[in-house]
Amino acid sequence: MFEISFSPEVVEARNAGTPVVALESTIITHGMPYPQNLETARLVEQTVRESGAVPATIAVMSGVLKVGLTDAELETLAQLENVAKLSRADLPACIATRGNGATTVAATMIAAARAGISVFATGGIGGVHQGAELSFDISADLQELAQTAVTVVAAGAKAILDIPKTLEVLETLGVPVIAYGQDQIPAFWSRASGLKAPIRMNEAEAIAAAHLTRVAMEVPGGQLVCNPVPEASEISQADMQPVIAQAQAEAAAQNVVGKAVTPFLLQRIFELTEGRSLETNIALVLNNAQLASKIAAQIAMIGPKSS
Ligand code: PSU
Ligand code: MN
Repeated sequence: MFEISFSPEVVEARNAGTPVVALESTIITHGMPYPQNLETARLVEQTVRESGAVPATIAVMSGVLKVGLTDAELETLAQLENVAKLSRADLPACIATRGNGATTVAATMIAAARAGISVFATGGIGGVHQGAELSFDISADLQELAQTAVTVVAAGAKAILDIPKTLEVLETLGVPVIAYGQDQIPAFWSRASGLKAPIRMNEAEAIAAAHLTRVAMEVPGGQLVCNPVPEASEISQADMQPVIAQAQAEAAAQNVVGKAVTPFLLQRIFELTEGRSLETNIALVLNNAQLASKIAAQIAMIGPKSS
């Protein structure tokens, strides 16, 4: 009915006790254009390896839940057309109907937890969309963080979202939001958001200890780590703001709703910035892969002793 298929590399890591970092696949199929999506996916995996962990990119292929993709599978996924975007609501149905699908943050967390993986690196999470008081568009990623014990490393939330409202919902849901190495929540393309983070941590070890403490106390849910984009690659909020406003106006004019909203906005922002947004996106994902690998290594090291 349901089985997890691990890649040979992940099987080996599990046997050897090497730390594993989960990676999502919606960023490949719906977040970036081909061929940059494939190049980035490979670079992220390589960055995880160079940081001492093993990458497990997660996706559903012909109804099989894959935890870790071979390079050939990664290539297939990057070029598949009409691949489904799977969140919590879609994942079991896709498996049951033998479909192909890419996992969002929510679905990747579900798969990672079932595969015994504690840490997951991505670019940005879904959140409360601007105008959500009318559209009710709030990503299932937030609910997932409240119930599934995976630490997610992201670069904060994109300004396509309403960041203050996203933080409020996370607080209501009891999700720890940790800024890494600075006081402010980063805003994806920019290091600054003007918003103070609820928690600041400067060391991967502290983030790992907080994860393990939560698990030991049986407090359900994960953690959101917000890792600022490296300075050399950031784009200022002032530069991004008009681009985002235009993409949002177009989405509204074309009646884009539901799970099409995020992919539509990402694609338009890519076009409107002539690819500059994508360069930043790639840099921050790689940066997140490094931090996630460090956290995974710390969890592997201190995990058994701290229970
Ligand atoms: N934000 C990004 N890049 C992304 C996504 C969000 O900056 O690729 C993707 C992630 O997979 C995330 C999903 O989980 O979009 C959220 O979609 P929705 O808002 O429909 O829940
Ligand atoms: Mn949505």
